[in-house]
Amino acid sequence: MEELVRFSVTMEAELLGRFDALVARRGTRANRSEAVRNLVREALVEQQVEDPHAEIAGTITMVYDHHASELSERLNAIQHRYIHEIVSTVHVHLDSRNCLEVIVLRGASARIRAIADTLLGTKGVKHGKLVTTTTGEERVMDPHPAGGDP
Ligand code: NI
Repeated sequence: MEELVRFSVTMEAELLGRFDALVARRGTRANRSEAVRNLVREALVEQQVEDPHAEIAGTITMVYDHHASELSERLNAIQHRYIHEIVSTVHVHLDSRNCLEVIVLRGASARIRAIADTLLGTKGVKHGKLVTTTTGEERVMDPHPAGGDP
């Protein structure tokens, strides 16, 4: 287990009060240190994802009407073009018309974004979103997932 280093932070009392209130809302296991560590990790993952060459993981969630003209075929054809990035696709038939698809991807950040833009920009896709995250290989992941200080 990695050694933890203690350091002090100075901030306005009012800001700290609001931060503590935020930490308290996250539950009984939450504490300031854990909350600060999470913010730092979040910032590092965000920065990593912004690098177009960085290897990232992500999910595209989208809802579309499969009755729309050849939409299923078009979305399927796009996905077949990116077999090296698309790890898995889950398809859920929401009702008689609507389909939900969750696509898991892994690859260069710029390419993952381009694939998302292509899929989500396809006419007939009602709603969609790309969520990007780390592959976990960079050392930004939580080495103490149980939370709390040692
Ligand atoms: Ni369907």
